[in-house]
Amino acid sequence: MGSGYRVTVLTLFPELVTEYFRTSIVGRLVERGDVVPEVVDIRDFTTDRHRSCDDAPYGGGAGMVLMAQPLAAALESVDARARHVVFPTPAGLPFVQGDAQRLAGLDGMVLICGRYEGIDQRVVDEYVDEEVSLGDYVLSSGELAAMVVMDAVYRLRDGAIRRESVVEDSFQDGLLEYPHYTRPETILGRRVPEVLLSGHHERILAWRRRKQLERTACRRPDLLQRVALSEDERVFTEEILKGEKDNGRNQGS
Ligand code: 6GU
Repeated sequence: MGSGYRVTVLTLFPELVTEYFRTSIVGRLVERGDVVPEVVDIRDFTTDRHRSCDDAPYGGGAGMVLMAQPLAAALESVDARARHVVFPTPAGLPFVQGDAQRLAGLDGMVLICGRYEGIDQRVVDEYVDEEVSLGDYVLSSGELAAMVVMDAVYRLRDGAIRRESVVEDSFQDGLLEYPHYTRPETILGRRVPEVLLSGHHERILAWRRRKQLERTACRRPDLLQRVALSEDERVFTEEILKGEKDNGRNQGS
């Protein structure tokens, strides 16, 4: 794999991020040197007696703003000008699987964890390469958002998980995943779909593909525009969209 993925996280809550790097799959990647984490406490770069990192917004309004000075100093300390800087924020561009793949192809990144109402725009203008949003809701913790971005990136790096597991991911083929089943054959009064017990590989693949199409058409029709479908598949999804087929919103089979 070569050398590790160098990820630097700038935060006001270093314990939160340090704990993340110690835990679970990421912890294992760090132990193996596949991921080289660096957690930087923005507060260490304050210059005033009170170690303040936030101040009232110019122009008035609710909430506080993360000050430019400590954040800029923290960024300089990690040579951010020469690195790829990502700022997760609800005001960013939608973060999608393709972004995770692109970031996984770099040798590392710098992540800024926002807090308060936002960070001083001048820092964004000076240092940030991209702003990404996880979806249309607001988290109070930029650390959580940064962890989501890191997780999506790490799992694409060699050695993190089995390769075929990545290839079969939801979104890797642009469709939602098919439902999964494991032993026993019957539980909660529900049987596993017979086709999965048939040992008939082609029929299983066809069933899974159909489930993917059903789910995607019902839950995320917006995704269908960007997927290459066969003529049959196009007709099948059209029928679902017109409500001519069972919608499959909840059920597996
Ligand atoms: Cl990237 N950050 C925060 N704080 N909230 C969010 C988000 C990011 N994406 C959706 N909500």
